[in-house]
Amino acid sequence: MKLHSQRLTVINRVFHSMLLLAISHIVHTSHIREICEKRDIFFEPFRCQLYDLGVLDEPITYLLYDVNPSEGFNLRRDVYIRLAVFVEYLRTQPGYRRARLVLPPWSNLVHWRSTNIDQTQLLWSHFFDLRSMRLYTDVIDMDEFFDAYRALHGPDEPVVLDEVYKLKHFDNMFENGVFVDKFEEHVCPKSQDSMAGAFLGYANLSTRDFTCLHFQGSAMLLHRLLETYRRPDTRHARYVLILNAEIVLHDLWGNVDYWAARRSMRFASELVEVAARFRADFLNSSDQQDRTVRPARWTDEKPRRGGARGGDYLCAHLRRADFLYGRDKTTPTVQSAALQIRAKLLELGLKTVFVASDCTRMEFYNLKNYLKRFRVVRFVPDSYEQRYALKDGGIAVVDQIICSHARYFIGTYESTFTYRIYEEREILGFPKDLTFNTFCKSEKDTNCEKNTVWPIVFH
Ligand SMILES: Nc1nc2c(ncn2[C@@H]2O[C@H](COP(=O)(O)OP(=O)(O)OP(=O)(O)O)[C@@H](O)[C@H]2O)c(=O)[nH]1
Ligand SMILES: *[C@@H]1O[C@H](CO)[C@@H](O)[C@H](O)[C@H]1NC(C)=O
Ligand SMILES: *[C@@H]1O[C@H](CO)[C@@H](O)[C@H](O)[C@H]1NC(C)=O
Ligand SMILES: [Mg+2]
Repeated sequence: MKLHSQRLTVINRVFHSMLLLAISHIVHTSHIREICEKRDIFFEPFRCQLYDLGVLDEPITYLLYDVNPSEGFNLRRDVYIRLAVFVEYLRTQPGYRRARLVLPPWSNLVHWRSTNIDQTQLLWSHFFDLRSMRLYTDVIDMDEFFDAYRALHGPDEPVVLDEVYKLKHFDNMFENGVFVDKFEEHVCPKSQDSMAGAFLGYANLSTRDFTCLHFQGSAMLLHRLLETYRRPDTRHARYVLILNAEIVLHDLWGNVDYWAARRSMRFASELVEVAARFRADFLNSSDQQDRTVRPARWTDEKPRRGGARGGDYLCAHLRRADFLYGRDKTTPTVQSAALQIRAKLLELGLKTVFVASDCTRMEFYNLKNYLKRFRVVRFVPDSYEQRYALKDGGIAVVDQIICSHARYFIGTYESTFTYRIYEEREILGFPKDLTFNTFCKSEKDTNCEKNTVWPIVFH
């Protein structure tokens, strides 16, 4: 009897403290609505587990970044991975456990040549599945950032960032013959009317502090940077923007973290659907037939080398435009590319080649003429409306998706566009020899230098 009542009080106490804990959760969560909304708790419960109440006393660090305007779409995807891997690490560090990465909009990239469609400040959700990306780390699109800012500071406040860092290489990267991770302030050049704002192309973005830095090192060095300039009076949020983030290097390229972040970057479902329709209509290709079905979530993916078969077509990524000037020593002529494609089609017994290219109509016409006995197809939007909806960047992604599902892929030497297709095919599980292929300058030189093979790795 005595024993029983004792046990009851213990149970009672446990119950009480649990109740208290639950109440404190509710109290705390109401303060941090902007990071842990109900829908987040529903969709991403692991992100919203309040495992350590101390975390809630930490400010939210909003890490914004931008990339040198001349860099292309596919290098920018790589810069994202460096920062996503960094933020995922940062979130394990005291003081930064609520850090979030804000995605820079895509604005009039140099390769987007259609002038009759609006391609300014496109959100990442136009190209990527943000919900999938958030299963890697806490990333938000620019519109979500504005919403979060308004929620915290009121509706009519222009955004004032706390700190902006403009990065630049050191003049001498290998001082005394060694490369050490470091950063150092320097006087900003006069030409940079830095405080004027308009960061990321938004007139309503300005900053309290603007610092020019020589920077060399990996993303981890940003942790030291954030610590160096941390102010003790930061209360709820800290807004930091890194300009020229392409200067920041990978901690480790091609490791497990790289591939996890990479796998999380699934394309937006609208683009996947456009590609799927084209594959079905023109290439007799579908995921079931091609054995390229993947789990609904990238987190459930497993190694499946050799599992993918691909559709009955070869894909050639033939980079033209600026590559004809900057990289003329490695970029083949249209005729030579055609001869290399033909040899491969004959060897594999395929009749169809899908061409992904930034070539002109004339170049494509010539290519077709060199491949008369084969079917040569490329993706062209079926209406102005579709072109307007997809935009140049979306069309390029559709090309990449179609190439990722081909039986055999051959790409352009040192093109990041090609590298991103290699990666996609690694995720889908193709045998290496059907993926890591490179055009040579000449069809006669079969021993030319090839692109690097970076195979996928899993935990
Ligand atoms: N639609 C389409 N666009 C392409 C194709 N190849 C290149 N482009 C366009 O040209 C851009 C090329 O720039 P990046 O994405 O940086 O890739 P890259 O220029 O091949 O590689 P690096 O110069 O080494 O960074 C793409 O983003 C597209 O906008 C293609 O096959 N199809
Ligand atoms: C800043 O301007 C952009 C575009 O002009 C707008 O979408 C955004 O809501 C504005 N942000 C704030 C906080 O007012
Ligand atoms: C489409 O592919 C399937 C399976 O590979 C094949 O059986 C069928 O004959 C193909 N259809 C055409 C029209 O080529
Ligand atoms: Mg480029």
